Amino acid sequence: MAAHADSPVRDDHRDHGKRLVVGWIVLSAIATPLVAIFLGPAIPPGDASAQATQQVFDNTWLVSIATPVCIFVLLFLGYAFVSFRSRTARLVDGPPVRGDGRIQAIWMVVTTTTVLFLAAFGTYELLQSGSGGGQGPTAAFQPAGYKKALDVQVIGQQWAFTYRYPTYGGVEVPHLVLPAHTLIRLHVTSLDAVHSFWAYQLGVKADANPGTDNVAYLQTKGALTFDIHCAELCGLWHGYMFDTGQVVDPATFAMWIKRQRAYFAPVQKYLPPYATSYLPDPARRAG
Ligand SMILES: [Cu+2]
Repeated sequence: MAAHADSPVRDDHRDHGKRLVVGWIVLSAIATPLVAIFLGPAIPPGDASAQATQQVFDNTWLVSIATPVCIFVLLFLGYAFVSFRSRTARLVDGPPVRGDGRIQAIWMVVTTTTVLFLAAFGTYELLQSGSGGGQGPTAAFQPAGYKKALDVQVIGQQWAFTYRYPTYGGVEVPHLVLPAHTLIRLHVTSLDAVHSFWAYQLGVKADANPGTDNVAYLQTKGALTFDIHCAELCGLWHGYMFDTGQVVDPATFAMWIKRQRAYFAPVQKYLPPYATSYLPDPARRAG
């Protein structure tokens, strides 16, 4: 398969392959540990909850696996620009390539293995108590000790979240306070449009649908002030649907919830009894 005398492709194509593979291995060997050690752990949401820590772990694996793939694509692109450019005024095509069994076999094995590994890894990680996402009314992925989890209801409504604590008389409060080092079972619902409860430092994001009890687990760590945003376009003031919440030590939480119960006691009788969801009913709203 001799190249045309005027062909710009002068080298044996196997040299290109060898150079590319060696360059790819060297660059990947340098970049992948750097990404795994420095970039991965720096990706949000941080380590404010068990779910957040797990997401950082997942992100670190994903970017680390993506690094050699990305390097391969960019290296091949750059190499092709430099080495395969036409050095003559005339555009002359290189010798035709009619298939290479070895490259095809390597390609199939590497891409299939990578994709199947990522699918298995992602499924396994989801099994770790749902990874901070909403799981619907019957959570398939229960964390250890879930029976003792503290139930907290998140009620989305245009345009604020309120919170009910069923184990504390179903008191409804306008700000979220959670005890530290506690497993929380969030019950996310809505009174009107579809909202999304997103407390990103805690690694929790769950849709708030009317008539639906969307369960998301959260294992808090130490004391913290965190941001809460609605993450689903829900009407005119969606952009203003944010607040700050707090994780406090359990003794402070006990005092706080006691005060909230006393403070909201006069209006408690106007609330509907605690339920896992409240169908939109203008005459009998929970908010
Ligand atoms: Cu909203």
